[in-house]
Amino acid sequence: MKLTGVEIRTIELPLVSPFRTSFGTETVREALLVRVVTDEAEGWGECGAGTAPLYSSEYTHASADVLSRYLIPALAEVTDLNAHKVAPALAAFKGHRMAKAALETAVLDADLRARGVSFGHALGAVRDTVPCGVSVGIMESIPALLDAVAAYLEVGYLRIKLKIEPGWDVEPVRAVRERFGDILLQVDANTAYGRGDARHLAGLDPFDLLLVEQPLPEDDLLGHAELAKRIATPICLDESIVSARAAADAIALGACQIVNIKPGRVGGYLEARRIHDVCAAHGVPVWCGGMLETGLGRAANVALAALPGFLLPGDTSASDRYYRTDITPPFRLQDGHLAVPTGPGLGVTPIPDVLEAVTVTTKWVPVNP
Ligand code: NPQ
Ligand code: MG
Repeated sequence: MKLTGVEIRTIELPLVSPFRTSFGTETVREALLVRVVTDEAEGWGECGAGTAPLYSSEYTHASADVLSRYLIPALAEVTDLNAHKVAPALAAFKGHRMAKAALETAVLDADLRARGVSFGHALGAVRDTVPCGVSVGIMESIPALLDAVAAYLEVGYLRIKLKIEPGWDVEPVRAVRERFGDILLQVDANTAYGRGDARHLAGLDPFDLLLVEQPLPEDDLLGHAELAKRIATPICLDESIVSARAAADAIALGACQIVNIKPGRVGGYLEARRIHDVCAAHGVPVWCGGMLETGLGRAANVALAALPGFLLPGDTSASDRYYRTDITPPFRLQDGHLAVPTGPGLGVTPIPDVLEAVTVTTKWVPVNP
């Protein structure tokens, strides 16, 4: 393929309800979409970065800036473009994995659309539907949390993840376990604890959680390895796993027993698949995380979650968990599962009117021959 140019678009999608984590409360998802135009097809990619650098160092405006200033110009130098050439072409630029992932995804989408191959088929999917969990934010009160969890179980979610932070951990977990019994239940701290909190976190042990996700800071692999010896709940890493090498290191150190794979966090779907392969080789189960994606990012995540090593339900929730109107035809939960798209590439495209209505800015970055 030959690149013609890339469109960078920021959108703002209102959330159906505020989503509170240990790092802040979101009421609107600001997201960055990239559309690559080539001589053969167009492709879409979604950047996982949030408005502010609170989940990781990346944020929307920085991603847009590095894309237009450095990443797209570097990609313009590549001949016979395909997705496998993207990461090597961008490797000189440090970090910015979510921006790189968006660009690689868009190139992969264009390539697959041109060849009539679906994302799932290209990645190695072995299922045509994937089991879905839901991530439940920190609430005002335990009764409000129980109402929210009841509603998600009612519509069929197969696993509940509770966001936790100091002051909102053991008691909400106890309340959910007591009210709903033997459901699949896990928690996510988004780095809110420290090395001194091992005894406190051991207070989660009686509740038979599937896992505790990222209790300690991103760069504290050793702290997680020490914590793993002191608590019974399996540790799952999210923020710390920035590459296949980081996954191999974390496993070798005993820092995690389970891995959350988010393609944006690791630089794209090709690196995400390598992490899947590393984990499978070590017998470490993986599951697909989520970044409040629109239908575009969701489509690719659902395809990834259909790989054989994805052994736990993901944060691949239905569109209406987050958005009243998605920018693509909505993903709908059926018996707790989402269908893996089967059309070429991502299998979905934005609905033009909806996309226009939520667009805040667009920038066309031409690639001169
Ligand atoms: C996680 N996601 O697993 C993330 C955190 C997260 C579904 O729990 C804007 C941008 C809002 C990124 C909210 C879920 C976000 C965000 C939460 C990431 O850690
Ligand atoms: Mg997480």
